[in-house]
Amino acid sequence: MGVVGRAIEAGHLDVRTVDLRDFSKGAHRQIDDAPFGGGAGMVMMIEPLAKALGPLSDSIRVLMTPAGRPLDQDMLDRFATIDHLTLVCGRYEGVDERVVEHFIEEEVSVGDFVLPGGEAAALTLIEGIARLIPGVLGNAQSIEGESFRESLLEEPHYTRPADYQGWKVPDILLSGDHGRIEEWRAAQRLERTRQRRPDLLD
Ligand code: JDK
Repeated sequence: MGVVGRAIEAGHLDVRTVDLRDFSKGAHRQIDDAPFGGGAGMVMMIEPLAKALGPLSDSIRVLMTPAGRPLDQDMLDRFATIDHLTLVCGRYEGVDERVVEHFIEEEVSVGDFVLPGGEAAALTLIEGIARLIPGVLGNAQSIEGESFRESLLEEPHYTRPADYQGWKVPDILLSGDHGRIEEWRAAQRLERTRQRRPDLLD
């Protein structure tokens, strides 16, 4: 089982879903409409969202959107301390802006790419939060000393066999010289970060 399932089973986390169509009216249960001012695509209507979100003013209501603040580890740390989060997952082109003005505390983006809706972004947030809840991760997978906390990428990892059909693990890791092994790992972290994420070194 994954971290979310374990967190739920242990009583550390509760995840509930709400179908916005249950807050719409009419046989068609419409939740989207054409944008004022014209243009392509549809916009999520304020009425179902207001009915669903209005009563949840005791929670922090987070809208998933490509126009939100970029998610990072510090934001997850903060969310992990909040008792009740409501994650709002739009579809279509997004939600009527009056929803944001009146019913949303934070707007969050999980990256500079466009998903078809907010659900996968919300799951990213839930998974990122679940592993931070005290007691959810075992000691073996402890969150101490993670790469993003020291702002460098991780070194490459290897396990047995030391030779898989001629593909060998770097000799240094089999040397037993822990001083030189840690030196090698530190150099790998720096080099990978320089190559892949130079922005992290600035
Ligand atoms: C929630 C609907 C799809 C949204 C407009 C955006 C620039 C204009 C399609 N990090 C991240 N990526 N994607 C999301 C996300 C997408 C969502 C919803 C979250 C609700 N969509 C959508 C906006 C547009 N388009 C890019 C040009 C198109 C979160």
